[in-house]
Amino acid sequence: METNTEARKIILSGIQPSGKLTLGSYLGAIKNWAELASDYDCYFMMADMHAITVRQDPATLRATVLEQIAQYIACGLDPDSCALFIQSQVPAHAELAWVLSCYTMFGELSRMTQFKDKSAKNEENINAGLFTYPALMAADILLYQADLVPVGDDQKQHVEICRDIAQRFNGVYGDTFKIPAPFIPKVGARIMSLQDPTAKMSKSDTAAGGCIYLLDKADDILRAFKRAVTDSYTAVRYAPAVKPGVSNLMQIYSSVTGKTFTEIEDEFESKGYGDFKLAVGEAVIETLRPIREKTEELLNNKDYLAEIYRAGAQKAGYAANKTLRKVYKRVGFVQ
Ligand code: ATP
Ligand code: LTN
Repeated sequence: METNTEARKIILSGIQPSGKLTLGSYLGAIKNWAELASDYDCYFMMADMHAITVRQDPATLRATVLEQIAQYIACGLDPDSCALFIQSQVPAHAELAWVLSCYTMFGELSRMTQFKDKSAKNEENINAGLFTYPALMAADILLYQADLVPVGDDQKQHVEICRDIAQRFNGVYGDTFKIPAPFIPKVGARIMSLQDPTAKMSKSDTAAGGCIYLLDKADDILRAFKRAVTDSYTAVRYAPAVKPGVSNLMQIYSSVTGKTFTEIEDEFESKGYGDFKLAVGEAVIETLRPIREKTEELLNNKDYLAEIYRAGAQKAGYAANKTLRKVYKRVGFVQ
């Protein structure tokens, strides 16, 4: 049966291939993309142009991009219905980013939390790209006239500045861009490090055991959960301010099993942290096992992956160029 794609709402999201994907990227982002995908027209990208705001080894970057495409598919994104593409293969992203950077204020960029965090961590390389990154991210989103941008909590500020830029541009030139809304999941929007539950689980985290990667083996996952930092109380209760470690584990458990916090509290009413950590570890292992196996299988078929990202770039390029042409006309570039 033909579906009327014209009327469908649009989703765009992306992840920087700056390292191996984590349980945080999965629960905060990709899992929700897969759940929303059947109701939207979807564009999911490997944000390699964003990744080079921090120095990357070229061979590693190339391998990480391929691994990321395989993981997107393994996590349930259907390449036949979603455009899975590599950002640098759709030149409209760089082109619109330049235009939008002329409608983005120095002051608003200076307030971005990610810029402050990353420049504190990379004092020797506080480059202009790191600073103007939100204009590129706004281009990513606005090129597709996206309605919804599913991301983890840390990216909310970037979606908000994207809305401000779009409104500013529309205010000057008339309706050009759709104003997108962030989609932040109720549970799993901010998974914390297992070793430091006050810090976000992040793929560039170097502390051993803090981060679970999507391709980690069962034994390593179980060990990391057994060693997860909790507190000196005993009850499994959701209370992020006083029990950040346990609450983080509850978020993870809830997100992978679908159980509510009350159901989890009841399940572990008369049990200790040891049993709870084991249950969380096992639930995560079962969630990640098929993803790891499918990713390994896909990585053995590089030709298939190339077909997917080529077709993805073609579909994305078509939609993106439509918006870019409109923008160029509006700002007064000769056609
Ligand atoms: P980096 O360390 O390179 O900055 P990262 O691990 O913070 O990377 P991103 O690539 O920035 O992850 O994020 C990919 C997507 O996953 C974004 O939508 C982000 O909000 C989400 N995400 C990342 N980490 C987490 C987390 N710990 N909890 C929930 N969502 C997350
Ligand atoms: N900035 C995001 C990655 C990203 C993105 C996007 C997310 C780049 N472009 C467009 C949503 C929409 C990050 O660092 N995780």
